[in-house]
Amino acid sequence: MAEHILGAHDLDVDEIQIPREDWFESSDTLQKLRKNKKFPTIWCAGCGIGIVMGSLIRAIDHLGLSNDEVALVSGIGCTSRMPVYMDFNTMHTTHGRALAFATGLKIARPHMQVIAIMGDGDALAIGGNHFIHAARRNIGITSIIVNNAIYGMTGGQYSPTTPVGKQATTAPYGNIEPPFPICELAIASGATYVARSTVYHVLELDKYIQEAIQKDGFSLVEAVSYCHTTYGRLNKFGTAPDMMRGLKKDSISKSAFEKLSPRERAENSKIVRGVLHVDDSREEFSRVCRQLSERVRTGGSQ
Ligand SMILES: Cc1ncc(C[n+]2csc(CCOP(=O)(O)OP(=O)(O)O)c2C)c(N)n1
Ligand code: SF4
Ligand SMILES: [Mg+2]
Repeated sequence: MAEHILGAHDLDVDEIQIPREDWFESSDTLQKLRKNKKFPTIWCAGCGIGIVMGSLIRAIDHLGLSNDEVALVSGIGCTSRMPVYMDFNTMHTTHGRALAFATGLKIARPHMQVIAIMGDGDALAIGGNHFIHAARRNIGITSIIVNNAIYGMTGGQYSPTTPVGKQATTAPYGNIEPPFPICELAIASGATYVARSTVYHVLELDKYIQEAIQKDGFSLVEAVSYCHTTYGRLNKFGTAPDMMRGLKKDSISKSAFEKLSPRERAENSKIVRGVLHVDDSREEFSRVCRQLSERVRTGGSQ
């Protein structure tokens, strides 16, 4: 959380409506939250991360999964605070290591729906190696990356997804490093389901997260978001609603993109939203591990 910016934690507690116990009992989706122990959230007012949390809750609710069947794993960052507020089996681990912990968990508890929620820095800078190898193995983890193109929690350093030329506290003359295209990296590394949407297109996000959870192998949903208090402020993008409108204006559905001419596609700078890749042909890794240990146990041939 950027300390110098007004966030929920800066408000006078008397001004905040703490959710009451009976609110949580009033709907099935609210049952996914960790009652009134951890609210209000640390997120700045208007941050997109809460929207992704809402999508995740609805996706799990629509699939009829009980809280005990789900494990939500995170590293460190604004995005990674999400498990703190949710009443699943949760692990809030170290920066960049969500997928390492999630891999161990999936192998030890293969019947659990293991979901890793990560920031762009968390997943692709310090955690980049874990990301490509989790996809390469095709381990049955649903990964969700909230891509706000910045290190939000630590005050706005550039990340592996910050566009060239954009300002960050560590790039006062504009970023000079080309960004990773997250989805394309996941596809090239072997992921079996890859989709992208934005926190403006929330119904798409709900659907993609639901589909990603239903997949057997390694799945990824990139949720393009914004950090208005660091990235937005440094680049003069305005308020949270302004940045939200930007996501609407600067994105295009995959079906509309496919109707563009080859030249228009090559020149496209908008965020392409949609299910970008599905491959059901690969074996899920924790199952392969189980088969191997069974062969070893029964003295099968090497
Ligand atoms: C090993 C280690 N290195 C660095 C940090 C400091 N750190 C905490 S969060 C963070 C980056 C957060 O950015 P991102 O993952 O994009 O998440 P966001 O806050 O934007 O949601 C960093 C560098 C840390 N906690 N641990
Ligand atoms: S990502 Fe940015 S806007 Fe969101 S909680 Fe963190 S510092 Fe605040
Ligand atoms: Mg980030």
